[in-house]
Amino acid sequence: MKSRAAVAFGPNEPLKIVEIDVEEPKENEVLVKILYTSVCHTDAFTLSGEDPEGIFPAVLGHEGAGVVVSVGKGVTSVKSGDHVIPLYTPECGKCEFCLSGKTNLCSAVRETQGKGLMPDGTTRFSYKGEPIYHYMGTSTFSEYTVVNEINLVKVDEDAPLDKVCLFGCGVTTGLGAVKHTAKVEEDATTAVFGLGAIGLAVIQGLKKANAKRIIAVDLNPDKWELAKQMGATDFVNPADYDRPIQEVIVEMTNGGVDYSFECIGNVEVMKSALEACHKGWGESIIIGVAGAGKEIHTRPFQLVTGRVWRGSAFGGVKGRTELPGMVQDFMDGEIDLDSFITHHLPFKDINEAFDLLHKGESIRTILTY
Ligand code: NAD
Ligand code: AHE
Ligand code: ZN
Repeated sequence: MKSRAAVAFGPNEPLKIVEIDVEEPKENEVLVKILYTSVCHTDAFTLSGEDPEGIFPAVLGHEGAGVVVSVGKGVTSVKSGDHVIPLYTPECGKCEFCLSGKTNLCSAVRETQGKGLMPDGTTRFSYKGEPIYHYMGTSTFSEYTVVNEINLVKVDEDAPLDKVCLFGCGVTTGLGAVKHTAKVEEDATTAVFGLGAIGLAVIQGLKKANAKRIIAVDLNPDKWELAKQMGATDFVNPADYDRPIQEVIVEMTNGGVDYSFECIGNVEVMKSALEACHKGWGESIIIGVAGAGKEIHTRPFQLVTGRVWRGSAFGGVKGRTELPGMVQDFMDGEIDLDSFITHHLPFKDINEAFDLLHKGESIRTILTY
């Protein structure tokens, strides 16, 4: 079938809206009509050419929601008409990772997913007869996309898809990093570096966890208002200081924070976030994604003296198990999604959504097909 898609033909080129060909879903695959998608910084990161797994031409996009059109042989958990959210972290429930009880990472399709392919080693997308690669197992920047059954979660039909699409990445990642990765306790002292959707969702999670102090760190003071609304107690702009920001935070907190979260993807900030932690127990969670060749560094003494570095993918959330409950929490007013939505645009203006993100003017833009 034909589908309108925003194709990334090469690194650093604007996406091009073209009509691509989409094949029928094969065994264990599902054809989904995407109704809404937003743009996460990771899409911009891959488009920049910095992603070691970045491959072109590709249909990017991993924060979306839609309706099942048809299913391939063997698919049992979803049917035509179901409302679904694509998951870049799948959940097969059977692999060593899924059965470990220690991680949300699933290995079932990770290898081919990272190469922009479906598990049989081919793509379902093409343009003028040439293959177009998939992205993160989701490719929500195409009106019709094919995903594996295990990369989909069915959600309540009453949930507004133009909002719950945010559970496809940003909000789930931030909330999950607090709950699953850091396991933040009541009265904790915390710092959040980077106040995009991820950092703001971390702040929302910290507020839910009753953290005593939430220090929001960003170079852009325009982000402060929303951070405060989410529950931040202090704002620190590194540009206002002529010494390392970790020193400022250690001083402000009488020894450092119990938990810090890096939500930018900058390895120098990752160092600051770790060193802003309290000696003996402070934990720093890396959420930001850094480019090819980048490495983190600190004096090993920082770890010897009890600080801990952890990483978090999709907030440690098992999508098929947990997203229906998170959608319910949103419906019950326990999770705020509306505050993340700063802009709405038609799908054709997707490059403008990237520009707004780069300029720091948007948190999330909802694109409507
Ligand atoms: P965003 O661009 O909306 O937000 C980033 C924020 O960081 C901006 O407010 C910006 O002003 C601020 N910033 C940039 N450089 C800074 C610096 N040196 N010091 C302080 N603040 C600085 O991005 P986002 O969509 O919120 O994504 C944030 C990061 O999280 C990205 O790296 C993205 O790839 C990553 N991410 C990871 C996961 C995961 O599962 N691990 C999931 C989603 C996103
Ligand atoms: N492909 C990159 C890494 C990108 C990355 O770390 N992705 C995160 C999700 S970011 C969502 O916005 C993730 O889940 N990683 C775990 C995984 O298995 O991909 C690289 O460096 O090669
Ligand atoms: Zn993302």
